[in-house]
Amino acid sequence: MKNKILKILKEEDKYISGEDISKALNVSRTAVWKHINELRNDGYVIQSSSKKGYRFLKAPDILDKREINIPKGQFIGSNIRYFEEIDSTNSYAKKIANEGCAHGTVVISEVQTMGRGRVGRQWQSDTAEGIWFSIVVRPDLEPENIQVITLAASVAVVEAIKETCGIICGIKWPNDIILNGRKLGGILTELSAEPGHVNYVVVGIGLNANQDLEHFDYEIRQKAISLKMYAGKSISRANLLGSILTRFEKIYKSILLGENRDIIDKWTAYSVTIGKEVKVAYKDMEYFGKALSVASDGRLIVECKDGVTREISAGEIQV
Ligand code: BT5
Repeated sequence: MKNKILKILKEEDKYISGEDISKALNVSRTAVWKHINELRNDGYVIQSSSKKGYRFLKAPDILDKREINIPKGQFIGSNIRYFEEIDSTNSYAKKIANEGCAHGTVVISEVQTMGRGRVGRQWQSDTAEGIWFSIVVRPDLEPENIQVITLAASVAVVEAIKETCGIICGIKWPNDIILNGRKLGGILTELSAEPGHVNYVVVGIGLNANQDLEHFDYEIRQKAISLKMYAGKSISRANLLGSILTRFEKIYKSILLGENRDIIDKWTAYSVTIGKEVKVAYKDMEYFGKALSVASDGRLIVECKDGVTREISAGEIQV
């Protein structure tokens, strides 16, 4: 009922009387008043006037599904699990994926207590100023072709930031979202597969949105950035998240149609890696060379100084 009232208030965009709401929903005026107070406790700003009724003014800065705009019929985000705090959205997403959750389920948390990066690294996400979420998909693809999903997610993120904030970011292979030479976000893709068959893929995305520099731990202060630090003002996390989910669905569908080339071309256009001299570190090996391109399966092709051209599937890049 609370959410139905919220919907009416948002759609009306001007004062609507308690009586009109109670008629529309077939509940008492006292019930309407009670639910409006609950919405206020949730952080919604709703004006009231004894003569005119109620008027919606402002939503709280939360990533609750009521605030994320998902077009009708879109499967990514049609099922959202929202938490105020969780250890890691990726860990939870893997758990529910193992239990059979729907394709396209999205797990969102305002705060993570044990956010994870790749190879056991930590991801600082202890504040509700960022966007921390995971998408569960069950693609009909060969396990070795999954890397293109990470590239697709980075393209969706960069395009959504451009659309909702007017800010142009770059992508550093394989998973860093870069702004002004600093790390704005990262993607952690985790896979459950058997030979020749993918059970599910969890695409975990972390983006710094409204943090100030002091929010970041001392160790990453020199290399991290948020959209607010760059733009000088806060951004709407809910709008950005909605746009990422919508764009990701579109790109995801094109992967299933085998249109990887399109995604790779877009990715290359945003890349800060291709065409640059790079150092590739993987396990205890290091290669130096020029990053030439990305293959259709997402591997980075590097023309190394020893004359060998290598296809790199994992590792760290320094540009
Ligand atoms: C990543 O790892 O960049 C992937 C990060 C994915 C985080 C999301 S949040 C939602 C979902 N749930 C999770 O538990 N994880 C995913 P990697 O490339 O390994 O980068 C990790 C490194 O980035 C750390 O070692 C730090 O140096 C740096 N770092 C940590 N937190 C950061 C932050 N908030 N902003 C910028 N850099 C950060």
